Amino acid sequence: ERYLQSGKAVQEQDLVKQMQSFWQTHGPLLNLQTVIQEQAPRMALAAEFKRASPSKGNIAVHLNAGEQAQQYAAAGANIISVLTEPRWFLGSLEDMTEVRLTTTTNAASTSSRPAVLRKEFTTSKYQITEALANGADTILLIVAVLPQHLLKELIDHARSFGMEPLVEVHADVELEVAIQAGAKVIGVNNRNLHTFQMDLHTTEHVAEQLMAQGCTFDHSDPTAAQNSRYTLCALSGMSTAFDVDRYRNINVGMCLIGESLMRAADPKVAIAG
Ligand code: IGP
Repeated sequence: ERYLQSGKAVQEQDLVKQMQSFWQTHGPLLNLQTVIQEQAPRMALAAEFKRASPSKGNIAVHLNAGEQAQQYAAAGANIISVLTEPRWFLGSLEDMTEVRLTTTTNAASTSSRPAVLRKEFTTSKYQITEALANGADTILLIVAVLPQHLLKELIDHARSFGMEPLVEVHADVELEVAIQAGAKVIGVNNRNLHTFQMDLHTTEHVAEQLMAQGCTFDHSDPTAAQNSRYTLCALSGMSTAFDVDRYRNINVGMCLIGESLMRAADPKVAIAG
């Protein structure tokens, strides 16, 4: 299987070599679920690097990915999400690699660096290997754009490298599909991908459903949080501390915030608030 990477066709076997040498030089993968669950009773924060989006147009087209990510990391972000999709989000694999290298270099130790999430419409195993070869710790898999058998195949492929993927759902039906496919870290997108409509209650509905499925994640009990099979994440539309706090109260383990941090004059102040 071939794919265009930086304008060159790279064979999958070469990507595997690139991945192994990347780990040798820059340190091993961080597991997404562990990173989130270790933060309890605090909520994990994922800060996103997103230059533009189809719903908002240009957001911050010319920001430097490494510098922005380092500001996120210094303010305490546990995960840095980086858009790599070029057409609508003006992202690139180069942005992601820069984020990984900058935050790795600046971290006090290899385990204290933030985990890097590749944000992309991933539909093939090749893209998973490509993500790893270019510095990702984890990837996003969107239930709405994948047939169930492929979703399961991609989750299994990711885990074969020790990667725990973030599986995105928008409603209860999709949560069922994600669980059947073996997902453990589940992100609820508050934005409807078809209409772009935002509803912060989306996460609350899915949270209720996931608790009924046996999610034991509990901020008031860090041991239960660390042993929970499932970890719930809220994605999109949050801009105030109030938005984040209401999710903490329903045992959401991680909040992912993009636009409002990209637009903030000082992301450190925004994260502190
Ligand atoms: C961030 P916001 O509203 O804080 O900028 O949202 C993130 O959730 C959003 O970028 C996102 C996304 C996606 C982007 C969620 N799922 C899938 C691209 C593809």
